[in-house]
Amino acid sequence: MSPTLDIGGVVIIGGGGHAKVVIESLRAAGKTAAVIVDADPTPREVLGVPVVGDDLKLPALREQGFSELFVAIGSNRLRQKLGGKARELGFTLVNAIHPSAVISPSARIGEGVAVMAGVAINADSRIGDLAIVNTGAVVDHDCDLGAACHLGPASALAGGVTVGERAFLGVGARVIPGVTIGADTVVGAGGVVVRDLPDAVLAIGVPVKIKGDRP
Ligand code: JB2
Repeated sequence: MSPTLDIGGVVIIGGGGHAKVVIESLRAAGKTAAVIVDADPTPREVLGVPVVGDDLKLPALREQGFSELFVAIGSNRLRQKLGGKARELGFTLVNAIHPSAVISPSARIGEGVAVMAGVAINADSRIGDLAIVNTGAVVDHDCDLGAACHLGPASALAGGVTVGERAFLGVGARVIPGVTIGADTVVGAGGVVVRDLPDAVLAIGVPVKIKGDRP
């Protein structure tokens, strides 16, 4: 491997669309994305960051001295699984928080979390490990976001909303105060959630109706 690689930089898992936004958020926050491992190990660059192999390369990177890692994979289940593997290898999961995000000092942010540009996270909210709070999303006060969930771009949670592990809210989804969304549930783009949703369902519409199990 090139001796010029910065072992103080962050190892990125995944080299697709989500990785691009993560890399630029890290850079905006003054961090360096050093190398990428991707399921497709073909040597190439993503926004100037070299793809150096697939996940089998991770132990060697750790041995070389890399210690910080970010899982930049949109799939909630895969991101959670790969985050666990990276921790087992001794990596620390860093956060990618764009400096334009406004985060309450009383909010608690886990590890391996992406908070994209233009996000607002208000008082006493909690963001679980490996969650994605995507571009322009709003999390009002006292919300509780489970591990590896994903709030899509421009989605909005009113106060006291609970989002289960690996749940996904599509672009522009909205949730009224105090609602609980179950683990692994998907809310379609633009959906408006006005009642609790159970685990692992697909809910779409305004207001949302359950259309079956999560696809
Ligand atoms: O097990 C894996 C693995 N599986 C897929 N390990 C590693 N290291 N990489 C893996 N990949 C790689 O993730 C694929 O080879 C591909 O390069 C990348 C996924 O790229 P894609 O652009 O398809 O999806 P994404 O996860 O980066 O972004 C999705 O989620 C975002 C939140 C898209 O839906 C985006 O539009 C969305 N903004």
